[in-house]
Amino acid sequence: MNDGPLHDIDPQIHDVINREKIRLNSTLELIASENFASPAIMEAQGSILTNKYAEGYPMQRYYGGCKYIDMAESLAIERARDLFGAEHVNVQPHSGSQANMAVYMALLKPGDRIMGMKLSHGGHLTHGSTVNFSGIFFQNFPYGLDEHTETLNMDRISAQAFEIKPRLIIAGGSSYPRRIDFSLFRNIADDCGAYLMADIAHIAGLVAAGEHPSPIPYCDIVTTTTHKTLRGPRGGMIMCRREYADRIDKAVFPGSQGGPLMHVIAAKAVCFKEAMSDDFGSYQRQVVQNARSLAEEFLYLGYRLVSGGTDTHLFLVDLRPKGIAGKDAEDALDEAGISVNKNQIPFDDKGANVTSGIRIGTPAVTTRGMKCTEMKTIARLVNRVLENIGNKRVYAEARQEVGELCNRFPLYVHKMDFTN
Ligand code: DSN
Repeated sequence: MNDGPLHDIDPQIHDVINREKIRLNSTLELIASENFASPAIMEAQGSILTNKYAEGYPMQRYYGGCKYIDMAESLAIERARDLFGAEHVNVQPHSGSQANMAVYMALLKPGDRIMGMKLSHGGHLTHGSTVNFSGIFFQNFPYGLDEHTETLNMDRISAQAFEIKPRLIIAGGSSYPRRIDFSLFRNIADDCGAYLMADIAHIAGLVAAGEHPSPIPYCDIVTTTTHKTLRGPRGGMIMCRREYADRIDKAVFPGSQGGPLMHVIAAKAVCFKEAMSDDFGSYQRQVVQNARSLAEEFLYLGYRLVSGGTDTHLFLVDLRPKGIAGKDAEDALDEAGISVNKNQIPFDDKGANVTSGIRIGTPAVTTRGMKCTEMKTIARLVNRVLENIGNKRVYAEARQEVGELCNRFPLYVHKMDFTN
């Protein structure tokens, strides 16, 4: 084996990583689902644990040599259980989508009825979209948002659930800016005899730190990713009541996955340890405060926000009053070194490739140490670009200011070169 450094073995990939590192350092990351994992998490994720096959679960593997691997997975499970107060945890899902797939395999039969939030109103592909396995194998009866408040209308959801009698109700989404009352979803699920699953991929960090009410007391199953507000390695996880433990574990392996990614599971364990610290609690509070400050500044600058604001780490800007499409805003901001994603707003008349809005989130810039003062600067930079769509000189000026702001909040200063 050639055990030389990456820059000798594969200069092209080494160069790609370095370029991405420079991009991360010199741009403002406002994509609500992105964050920066700590060097310790990346050290575990980049470790020799990638080599091990460990199909099965701790102490019940289909391969020998799993003594140390078992320690890593057991630590991850114990820490996640403590962090969220869950009765049972499966840390093997490779992603949030795989976690959701395993839950549906555990609880449903093909053709069963499910009810999740409409993708175009803030839901997720795996909550029943027709282009996803969840909408192909199951009958989807999505619920939307109230057209006046642009928030969940629990009375309507209740009436719909009573009529449809779904087998599973899914609470949670990927671009819903407001708090979700999981206890009301529990009442609805009980009334119509459905299982209740919460997908907290976006808000898991907030939940862990007590900045959003926890779904654990109310839901049969809770799924999440580990890399968004939770700030861990890219991956998924399922938490459930003890009574579903066996079905969930079997649905993950052998039901829908083979060998677990043990290097990622070890990194998840590190993430959960970090998430138990006081620093993590302060971080999550700042994420929410920053989102609120940024949203207020957008309102002050004359923008319309879906539902009027945010209770979480993200919000949606309706660009229709400004006459700009989400795609054009995303492209222009990209040129100015500001990353956002175009996003449909509720009742959007534009498709998902164009959209009438952009989604903005604060987890990544907060990890860099930015606070409310910087949020005001960011809102003004975004506004300057959006008020001057097509003006390359303005993009360049904004790019320069973005670079200066980023230089004041450097990323990964203690260990810049992860490629060696
Ligand atoms: N793609 C993720 C997001 O950006 O919200 C959801 O899977």
